[in-house]
Order: sequence, then structure tokens, then C-alpha cells
Amino acid sequence: MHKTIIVSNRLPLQVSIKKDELKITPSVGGLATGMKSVHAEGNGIWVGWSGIPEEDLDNELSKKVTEAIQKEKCVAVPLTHQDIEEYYEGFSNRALWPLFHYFMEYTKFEKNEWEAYKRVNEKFAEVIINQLNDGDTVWIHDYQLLLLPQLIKEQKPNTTIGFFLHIPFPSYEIFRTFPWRKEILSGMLGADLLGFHTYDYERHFLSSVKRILRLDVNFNEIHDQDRIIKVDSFPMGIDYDKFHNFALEHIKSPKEKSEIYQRLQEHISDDNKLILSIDRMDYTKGIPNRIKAFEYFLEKFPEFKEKVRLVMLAVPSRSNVPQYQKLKRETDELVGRINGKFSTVSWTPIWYFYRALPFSDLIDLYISSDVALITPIRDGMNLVAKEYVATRVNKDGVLILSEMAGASKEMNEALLINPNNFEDFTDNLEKALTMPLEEQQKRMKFLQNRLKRYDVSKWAEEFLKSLAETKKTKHVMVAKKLTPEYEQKIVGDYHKAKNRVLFLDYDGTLVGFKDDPQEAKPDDRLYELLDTIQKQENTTLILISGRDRDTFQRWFGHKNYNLVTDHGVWLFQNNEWLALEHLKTDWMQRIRPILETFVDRTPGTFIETKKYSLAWHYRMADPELVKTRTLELNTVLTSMVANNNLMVLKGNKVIEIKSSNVNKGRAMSRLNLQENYDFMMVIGDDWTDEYMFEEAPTFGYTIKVGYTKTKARYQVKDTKQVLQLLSQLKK
Ligand code: GDG
Repeated sequence: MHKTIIVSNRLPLQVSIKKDELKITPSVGGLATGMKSVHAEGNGIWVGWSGIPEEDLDNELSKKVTEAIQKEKCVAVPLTHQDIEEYYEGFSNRALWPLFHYFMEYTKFEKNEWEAYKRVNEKFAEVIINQLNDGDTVWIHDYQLLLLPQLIKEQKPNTTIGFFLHIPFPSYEIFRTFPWRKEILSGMLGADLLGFHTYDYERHFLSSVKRILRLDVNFNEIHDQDRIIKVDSFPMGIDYDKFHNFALEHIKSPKEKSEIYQRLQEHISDDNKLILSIDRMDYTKGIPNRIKAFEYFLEKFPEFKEKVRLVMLAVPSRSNVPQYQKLKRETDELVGRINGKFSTVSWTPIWYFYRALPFSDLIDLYISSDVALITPIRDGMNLVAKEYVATRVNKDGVLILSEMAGASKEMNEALLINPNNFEDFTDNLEKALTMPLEEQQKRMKFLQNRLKRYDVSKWAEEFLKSLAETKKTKHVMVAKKLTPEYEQKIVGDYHKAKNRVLFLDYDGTLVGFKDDPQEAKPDDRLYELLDTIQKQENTTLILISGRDRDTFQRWFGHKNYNLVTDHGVWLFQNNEWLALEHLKTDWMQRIRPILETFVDRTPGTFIETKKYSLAWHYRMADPELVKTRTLELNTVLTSMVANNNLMVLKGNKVIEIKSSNVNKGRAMSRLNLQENYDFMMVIGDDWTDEYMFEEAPTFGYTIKVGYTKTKARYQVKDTKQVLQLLSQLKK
């Protein structure tokens, strides 16, 4: 039976060793809960770091740890102190984390830390590959493991790989500053499905893929040679029932109520309200900003003095990283200053806790607070906001949420604010504190319904369902792939045939694309290959292209091949050019100025003037801009095309305007009619070649270069594979 391997930087358990005594405690975090059923299913396992550096374990202890975590269906990746320092605290938390959260000034690019990041990703790959069987599924989590999908895919191509990023994916303008941006993107593209919390992160990622790797993106699919990679957004939920039921119990049974709850109750009344904030102590969470905004609030609305308290829980995090130490100092100072400024004998405006609290105390904080103030500067999702909502069993309470948190996209009934706009911030805080109960409940009801429906198990289920579907796409593609067996059949039929014909497109089929089309000249090897085929008896070789007659005359005029140029306007046979079509060209002077305005406004594009057509090339232009421009151009051309009997062809990074009654398929059928062939092979790479595939008789072998949708019977990966196939015809 196939299994699912979950992979994250840390295993979902805590290992503690005291006097050689080993204790394993399973974690109860959001991810562990969401993955519970996936992990428990069949022989599923979880791969990650145990939390104990290798140097701290002797042989015997190491064995014990391995066995103990194995019982929890986990497998540890051995990491040293140096690994942790350079890969985790270093590259992950000093380069990726700040950059992905738009804190460029905190971002440090260190070569040795990048090397460590690669090394540790390889260590993860090694452990996973040892556990893998053919057909298994791997689900990788988060920014510490961006290179892992590719490392696995390269060695185990039959593995279905999913990747989920828990933090934002930044806009292209930020991501492009990364020294190893190509490696990071290629690493991620090893996955079959890439998941993000929001559509914005998804589109930022796709934009970087298009601009940096220059790959084709079709809606949410990336085409990378013989693979299609799917990208989608899956907003992570929480274990709603767990939070809700815990809260219900705390409210019902007084025995369960903790000291913190009882103390908090002493300070709550209609006139005394609690505002809660909970975050890891991280500069992305906007803690100093929130304190300053609270100060401004007390100044702007002095009637709330002695009536409201901000209960601020900041959980220690990454305290070895200097920016986090600085943040801690800044927060301490700010809290001290503001409490010093406003406190009275009976009132302290901010209650500040710098520690982690047990789960049960967390629930008490949630159920005791009238307002949750969740105001990160940038946050992938933010689960605290969702947890607060889940615990409000009476549907009262107000959530103030930063627009910069991924959660804001699905929590419209919260009071959404821009945390940098202090007027917006404080006015909404005032609104929350004075909101009528009825309105609170109306908003809370909507929020709860959504969170209950799309909880963390649903999130995991949806992701895995979508991942499983990628296997189907793979099957469709595999069905058309030209396998060695089919290849042998074609070669065999070719050698047996009495009268054979080959229709070969040129650009993208026999040669790869160049930025300047004039540079894609044939080389000696290609001449030699085509010469040999052409000289064989009973063989007609036809190069059929959208290229103009003059170019082909220069490149092939001295050869004996048959040439069809300008998409089927001209035929070169027995050393002379014949017109297959008689076309007008007067429309060119009307269309050309239009195309020129597009060239002016779209850097990196140019016009190629052919005898019977005009081509607008955009291979080197910004793909996002081109998307809008091509739509615009199509609209502009629509009326002109109809009036002038023209057609617009969308080729590979080129739009071509030409007479509507000309195409390669029409040319092919004319030539084909002249003889009785018993073998036919047609190879082409783009949309214009589809006319030939359509026109070919059923016995013909039609082959498409590239793995996009086609009417051809077979598909090959690239020009290299075409040349390989053709070289077998020589024998
Ligand atoms: C990353 C992304 C994304 C907090 N204090 C205590 C405690 N917690 C729990 C909360 C919550 C979790 O920690 C924090 O989750 P967040 O989502 O708010 O933030 P990150 O840790 O930054 O997580 C984030 C998330 O990944 C998931 O994809 O939402 O954007 O940055 O569950 O309840 N738990 C206990 N004691 C505490 O003192 N027991």
C-alpha cells in the first residue's frame, strides 16, 4: 500500500532528556492536528528534526531516541549544532523569513549559510529517499525546505510531491533581490502541487516563475518541459471543535477555571474591558507598533483610561537571532514607558507576559477578552485570530485584524485595519469597545460558521485531494509520450515503407529558440542529418515553416530539400520558388503602424516583416505586461482582421498577422495530394503546426514537441528528442 510521508523542519513532538531519562511528548500545534489523520493512516510517517543536535547524543542515547520516536511513526533527520546555526537560525531565519515578510533591511545573504541550507535540504532528501517506495506521496512543509521537492523529484520521479508554504510569498520586486532566486524556484518546482494560504501569495509566486524562470503559466498551471505543476491556495484552518469545546467546558464548570481566569474576571465588568493580543515575539507581528497605537488611543480617547487593559502575551521565539533580541528590548522599553506614563494606583494599561502559557490558560485568555487585537505588519495566515473566534461560545467579542494577515482574506466580518494607519487603528478600537452586542453576535456568527466548515482537517483533506488529482494529469500526458517502443515502431515502419514523406517544422522543432530569430541558423550537424535523409531513395523531405522565403533561401537554397515558407505561401522545389497562394500585401501598411505602437509601449518586443505577414515577437518582454498587451492587440485587430480577410496566429511567443486562407495544413494537403505515400511523419511545436496535425491522414505519425495540448498522436520533450528520432532514420 502506498504511504504518505509528511515532512517539516521539526517533528511534531518534544524530546527531553534528563539524566539519560528520555521523555517524548507529542506536540499539539495546528499542523500536527491537521495532519493527524494523514499521519495515522496506514504506514504513514513524519520526517523532521527531533530538536536535539547530534553532538548531544551518544551512540546509545541516539539509538534510544530513534526507537522512541519510531513508536510515534516519526523518523529523525540528524542535524548538528552547526547545521542549526547556519541553516535554521542563519539562512531560514536571517534570509528567507525577513525577505518573505518584506523586511529587506533585516535580510542577510551569507554564502556559507546558503551552502548549509543546501546541505541540510540534501540531508532531508537522503532520509526521505531511504523511506520511499514507488508510488508514495510526500507532503513537504514550509520555508526551511524549499529545495527539497526538486531533490526528491530528481532521484524519485514517480513520487507525488506536495509543498505548502506557511508564510507569505513576496512580490516579484522583493523576491528578485534574492541571490539564489532561480535555485529556490527550481527547488520548489520539484513539487506536483504547490499550496499557499492566499491567492495573492499564489500570484506573486507565479509572477516570479514567469519572470525569473521564463516558464509558461496557464491559469494556475506551470508548464516545465514534460511536467505540469499545479499551484493553488488553501487557507489553513484550525481545529475548531477542540477550541470551541474547551471554551464551553471552561465556561460551564467553575472547577476547570484557572487562576489566570479568576484573576482576569476580577477586572472585567461592563465598564472594564480586556483587549487581548497573542503572538510569537517576532518583528513581523507588529508588537511595538501595536503598543504605540494603544498609547495614541489612550490620548485620543481619554475616556477609556482606567477602563481598558491590553493583555499582551508575547511568546519567546528565535531568541538567538540578534533582531529578535533587539525587538525584545524595544518591547520591554515601550511597555515600561507607557505603563509609567498612564498607570494609576488601581490601573495598569498594559499587562505584558513574555512566556509561553499552557493551552488551558490560553483558552482562558481568549474567553475573557472583549476584543482581540491582532495587528501583524505581515503574516502568512495567523491562527490566533481564528482561535479567538472559535472560543467565543456566546458569539460575543470583537476581532480587530490587520489586513496584512492572510487570515483577513477570509474574515471579512472582523474589523479589518491597516496597522500603520493609527487613525484607522484607534477608531476601530473605539468601535470595537463600544459595539452593541447584537452586532458583535451577527459578525461572530458568520466568522464561526466559516471556520467550523473549513477547519484544519478539511484543509489537509482538500490539499491531498488536489495532490492526488495531479496524478491524473500525469496519466493523460504519459499516454501521448513517445516511448522508446513507439519510437521503434515508427523507425521500423519508415524503413519498411516504399514511398515516404516527412513534414518538419523548423523553429522549436529542429532548432531551439534564440532571442533574435535570425540567430537560429542551421548548424553543420543539422545539415548533415537532413542531407542524409533527403538523399535516401523514395523519400520526400519537406521543411515547412512560418519563416520568410528570403531567410530560407539563404539557409537552404543550396540544398535539395523541399521548402514551404510563409506558412504555406511559397514552395521551393527543384531549385525554383512557386507561389502556392496569391496574396495581397496592401493591408500591411495599415497594420504595421498599429504594431509599432505596441513595440513602443512594450519593451523587449519587435516586428518581423515577412513577405506576406507581419509578426510581433515578445519572447524577451515582461510576461505580465505581455499578457495585457496581447489581449489589447487582439481587440484592436479584431475589426481590421475581418475587413481585410486576415487572420491572427498565436505562435510560440509571437503573434502573426497574415491572410486568412493560408496555413500549413492547407499547404501540406496540396503537396500530399501529388503522390501516394505509405509513410508520413509530421513534426511541429506550436499552434500553427496544429493545422498539419489536423490535416494528416490517419496512417500519418503526428508528433508535437513540448507537452502542451495538441491534436498530434505523440508528444516529445524537446528538439533534442526530435533530432535523436530523425538520426535513427539514417540507418
Ligand atoms: C506560521 C506563520 C501561519 C501562541 N502562544 C501560545 C500558543 N500559541 C499558539 C497559538 C497558535 C500558534 O501558536 C501561533 O500561530 P500563528 O499562525 O499565529 O503564527 P506563527 O507561529 O508565526 O505561524 C503564520 C502559521 O504558520 C500556520 O500556517 O498562520 O502566518 O507565520 O496556534 O495558539 N500555544 C500555547 N501557549 C502559548 O503561550 N499552548
